[in-house]
Amino acid sequence: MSAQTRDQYQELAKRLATAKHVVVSTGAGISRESGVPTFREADGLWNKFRPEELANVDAFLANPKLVWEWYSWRRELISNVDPNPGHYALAELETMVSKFTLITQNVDNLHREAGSTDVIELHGNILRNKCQKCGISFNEGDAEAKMEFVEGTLPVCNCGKKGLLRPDVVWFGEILPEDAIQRAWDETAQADIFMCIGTSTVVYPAAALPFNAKTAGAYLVEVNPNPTELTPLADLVLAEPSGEALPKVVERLRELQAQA
Ligand code: BV8
Repeated sequence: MSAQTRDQYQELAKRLATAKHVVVSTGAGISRESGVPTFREADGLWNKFRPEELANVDAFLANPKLVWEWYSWRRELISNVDPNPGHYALAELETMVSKFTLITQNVDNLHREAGSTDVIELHGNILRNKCQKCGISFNEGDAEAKMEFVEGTLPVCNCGKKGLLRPDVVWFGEILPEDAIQRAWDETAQADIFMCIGTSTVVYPAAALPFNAKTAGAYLVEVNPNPTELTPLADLVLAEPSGEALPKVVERLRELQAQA
């Protein structure tokens, strides 16, 4: 590790030790080391199609079978992966700072599986279903929540409207869950440290959060091996995979707190 990188970890740990409210926003990059492909990289999700061509309601209504096949493939993939050290480091960081908020664009449930207790899911959760007609979102336990796409049939809600069931995620052109995005705005406005991890900051309104945090006076950290629109604005950039960077930050913070 270079001296500069070591200093960066020390600087961030010192700030975290006295922070009043740490807000973290994550994207697909934090799940990459778990084996979940990101969206826009070379080996991205089902790279025959752009996600915007599949993750939208018109595509679903035009060809529900194709969209269900994509989500069933992703659900299968996600059911066979585990959280990585980056997810676990954030779950531990939540217990080490005075106030911690985790916001994610990811629908893969890996933050919860790693032990994060309060996850603001801006774009829903792929493990749940909802009805395209009546809008009911089924919880994990409900039969319909698990109703899977079976070749030749399409899962249908038992509401009177016979709506098609679809994954309970936010598609392009759809508004985000009001409570989730409102909480994300509010918590971001109060952050004294905002950490933006594993996102290309391309998809709005989620991508606006780190810019809003900076405008509101937060110390802005980016964790991403590649540069993004946000990089020039960040106060500190850890240009490393989050699965490597985040455990080191937590380790430095633990050492500082042990000395205190
Ligand atoms: C909305 C859920 C209001 C589904 C997702 C025209 C009409 C309507 C809207 C728009 C429009 N034009 C623009 C918009 C807004 C649109 C948008 O932003 N489009 C983009 C493409 C320009 N947004 C919307 O439509 C949103 N709704 O605006 O509603 C409205 C309504 C009607 C009319 C007008 C306005 C809804 C957006 C939500 C879409 N749903 N996901 C599903 O998952 O199937 S988006 C999906 O893609 C993800 O959730 C995430 O948000 C996004 C992917 O971004 P990232 O997570 O950043 O992933 P990416 O692959 O891009 O980058 C990975 C990064 O990780 C890279 O930087 C890489 O370097 C880094 N990385 C790699 N390895 C690592 C790493 N980092 C750390 N460690 C590593 N190891």
